[in-house]
Amino acid sequence: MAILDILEFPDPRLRNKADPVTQVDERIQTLVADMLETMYNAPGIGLAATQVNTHKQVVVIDISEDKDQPLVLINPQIDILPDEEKEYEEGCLSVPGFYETVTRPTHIHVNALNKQGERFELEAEGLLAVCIQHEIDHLNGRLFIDYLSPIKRQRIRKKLEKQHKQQA
Ligand code: QAP
Ligand code: CO
Repeated sequence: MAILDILEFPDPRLRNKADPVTQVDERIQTLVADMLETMYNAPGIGLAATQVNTHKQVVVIDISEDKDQPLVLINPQIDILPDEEKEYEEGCLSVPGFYETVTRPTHIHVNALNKQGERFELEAEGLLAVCIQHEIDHLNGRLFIDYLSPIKRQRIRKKLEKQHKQQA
């Protein structure tokens, strides 16, 4: 297992669109194990392969208190149940140090492959639904800060660019 480097905004590679996984083989299982280790180490509650510069449709999530309930979504398909929307304070390992309110649909239905490559379905609401939508956005090259005003996004960009220069 390995802890992977996480890309940070405004890295243009975060805008890549992930390709579907054609076969859930040993390489994908290693990626999943490394992503889980990277997420738990951060610590975070969700990570998309895009964030570790692998442009395949793989997401890991664990919103449990004890960090013992990993959820793996491969090739996730999402259906929005458009009855209700809710605000949530979101953050992102690729936008460290920034938390902002985003409005998203409350209820979703997800169809995905697990890490054994078996198809399963899931209905989600609350934090899990927010997290799944946030991570699937990553696979489509979208970040939670894209839902903010251009002025807010620009301010975050400048602050992170400055930090990256100081680290270099
Ligand atoms: C996505 O995000 C999410 O800024 C997962 O300094 C977050 O795990 C969905 C993190 C909130 C719904 C609600 C962020 C860690 C972790 C930071 C994360 C940071 C350190 C973010
Ligand atoms: Co994120």
